[in-house]
Amino acid sequence: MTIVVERSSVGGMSVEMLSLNVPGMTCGHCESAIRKEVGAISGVTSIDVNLETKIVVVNGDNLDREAVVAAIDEAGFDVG
Ligand SMILES: [Cu+2]
Repeated sequence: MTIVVERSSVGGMSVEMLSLNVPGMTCGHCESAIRKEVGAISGVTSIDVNLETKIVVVNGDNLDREAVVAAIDEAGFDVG
């Protein structure tokens, strides 16, 4: 499982970026399923999905990475 967390402080707010490898993504339907589940997590401000590199980048405030992994699982994909 590849998870990279970067934290930076912008004006006192904690901004985080999680980068997750989701090899099972193949098309726009996969992308929208992941966006729907991950987008429902509190603190998430934006999601980038790259179907070519199979990388999902989640930006937000006080992100719970276990919740993000669980949401991707809920969408039907493994993080690996
Ligand atoms: Cu698909």
